[in-house]
Amino acid sequence: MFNISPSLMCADLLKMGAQVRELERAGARSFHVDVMDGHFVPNLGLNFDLVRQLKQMTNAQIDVHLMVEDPGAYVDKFQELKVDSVSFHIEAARAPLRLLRAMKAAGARTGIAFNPSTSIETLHYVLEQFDYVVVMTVEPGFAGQKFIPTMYEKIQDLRETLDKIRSGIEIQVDGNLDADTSIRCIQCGATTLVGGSSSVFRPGKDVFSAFTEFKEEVSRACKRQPTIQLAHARPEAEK
Ligand code: S6P
Ligand code: MG
Repeated sequence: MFNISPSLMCADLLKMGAQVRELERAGARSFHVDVMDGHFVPNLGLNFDLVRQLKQMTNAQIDVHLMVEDPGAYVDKFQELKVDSVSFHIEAARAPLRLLRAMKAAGARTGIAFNPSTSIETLHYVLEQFDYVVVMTVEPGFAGQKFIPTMYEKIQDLRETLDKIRSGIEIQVDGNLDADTSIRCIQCGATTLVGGSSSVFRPGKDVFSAFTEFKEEVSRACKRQPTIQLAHARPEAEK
């Protein structure tokens, strides 16, 4: 089982409300909202006014991905807006444990996001304090980039690590998820696909059909072959 969370940064901003309705009709149960500050990443994304409006128009989960230098500065906002889930970058958190506790107290499910080159080792020290993990499969900040292939192995390693804590912890993958990369990510252990310009929001394609076709193609392939062993995966003895 997997979930597709359309990334609203890739929506047609002039038609976003209509696209959200169409995607709900196609079965979307959560929406991914990228918030950036121009410092952690060299770009600006969506904002909390949009989150407020989304919360008023949909019962779907609103999942905020913070790409900001000071994620702790926004905790009150999550509480006020009743944001369902929030992820922050481990690279930006000066005191991640304190931040995880504050976010939990604010009522949000909390995710830790990792840039492609950041090791997942830190997770050992914050065990049980987070609800999900985000693996960036491109450098954060921009849509339309190319998937970084070493991320497959990272997802597999992460799945093994998380399953030692408890089963079923969500791994969200974010960046260039088309049908091929998504299928491989799920086979490596990912559970949530952030659907951007590579899948749900494709030029010249309506979002209802794009979402439906994407979901069907990935489901079919994952039923045929639920897991994979990567060619470059280390032998059991070395793990
Ligand atoms: C980018 C952001 C993402 C993008 C999404 C775009 O840093 O966090 O959520 O919106 O990855 O998708 P695509 O298919 O254009 O890479
Ligand atoms: Mg994102």
